[in-house]
Amino acid sequence: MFVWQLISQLGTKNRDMPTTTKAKKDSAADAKNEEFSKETYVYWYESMVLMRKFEEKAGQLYGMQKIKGFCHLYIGQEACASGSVSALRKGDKYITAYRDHGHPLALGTDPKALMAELYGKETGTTKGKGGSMHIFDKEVGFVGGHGIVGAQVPLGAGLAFAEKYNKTGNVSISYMGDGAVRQGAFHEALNLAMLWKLPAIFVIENNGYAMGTSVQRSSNVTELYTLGEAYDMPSEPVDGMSPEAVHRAVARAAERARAGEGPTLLEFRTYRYKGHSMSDPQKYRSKDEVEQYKQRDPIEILRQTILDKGLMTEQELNAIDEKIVGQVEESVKFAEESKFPDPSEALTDVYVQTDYPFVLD
Ligand SMILES: Cc1ncc(C[n+]2csc(CCOP(=O)(O)OP(=O)(O)O)c2C)c(N)n1
Repeated sequence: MFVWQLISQLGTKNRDMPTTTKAKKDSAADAKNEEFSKETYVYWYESMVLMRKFEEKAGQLYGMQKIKGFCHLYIGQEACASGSVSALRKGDKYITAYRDHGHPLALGTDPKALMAELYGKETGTTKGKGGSMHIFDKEVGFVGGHGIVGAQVPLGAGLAFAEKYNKTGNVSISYMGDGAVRQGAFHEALNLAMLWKLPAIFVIENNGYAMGTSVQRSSNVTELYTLGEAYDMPSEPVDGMSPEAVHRAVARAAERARAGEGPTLLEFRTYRYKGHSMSDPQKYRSKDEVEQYKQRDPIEILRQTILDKGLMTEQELNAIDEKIVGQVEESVKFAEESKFPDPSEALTDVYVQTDYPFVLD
């Protein structure tokens, strides 16, 4: 079964979730008896178009060998990041795998610094030392960018542990692909997060494939959210192509987490339009399948919703598109003009803790 067929079944299988909890208070919208305000729709549109245009450009630049190493694009999955960010608050922590350009852009990371990082320049988010798979931005609460499949999941549980220990009221949200749920790290993290009632949200961004292997080929259980049941963790499937649906689910999970009720597992059903990375010939799926998903493109649907609701005109939306194209061009110019790090930088920022108590010699 394709992911789009699974999405059409959404709403029939939710369990253990309070269905009456309203999404994050959106007072401007409340005044008009709408669930989401114009500001929220504009934020979703701007951030999702920024992700899309930024990554289309990054793909071109990779082809021109301006960007080297690995590069995994998030195109098609944009609603997952934007719908989460609108539902959470400043102070909450975000962590994901190597498909990591979208989340920081949704959080407000400067596209110039992000592009410079892809170029390996010293003005990048991690001074050009991390590259595409290791974006970090502490200012916005983005804790990476991790290359080892599943490794970020226990780190996300640890982030939630720290927030609970420090009594901040913040939550952590950890994203992973469908392939990552086969890792032991995922199961250890879910078990401990549930045992300790950590303020954690675990998100499977199920885009149908782990590299070239479909969920159906690799797993007996294809309803991935049900894996949470092994730990009695409230779990639900979510339409990952809809920022509204993502926002509602994340808001419910955050409310539970902040109330001390512990973690939630969400399965965002989404799709990536591009290959796994830039060097993927995509022989494992048909062009037809990709085209079917493009028919329900999250940005196109959002644009139509905004028009239908009369929140903005075609001209206003086009003006946003143009502004963003300009921003992306500016980010490329900035990256081009920035310097590569000095070779001596290879020896700085290496993790060292001289007073580490367990090293005895
Ligand atoms: C522990 C580990 N095993 C294998 C790899 C190689 N690898 C990189 S990405 C990937 C597929 C992961 O797919 P998924 O979790 O579904 O995420 P997606 O790429 O779809 O976002 C694999 C096997 C790795 N990076 N780490």
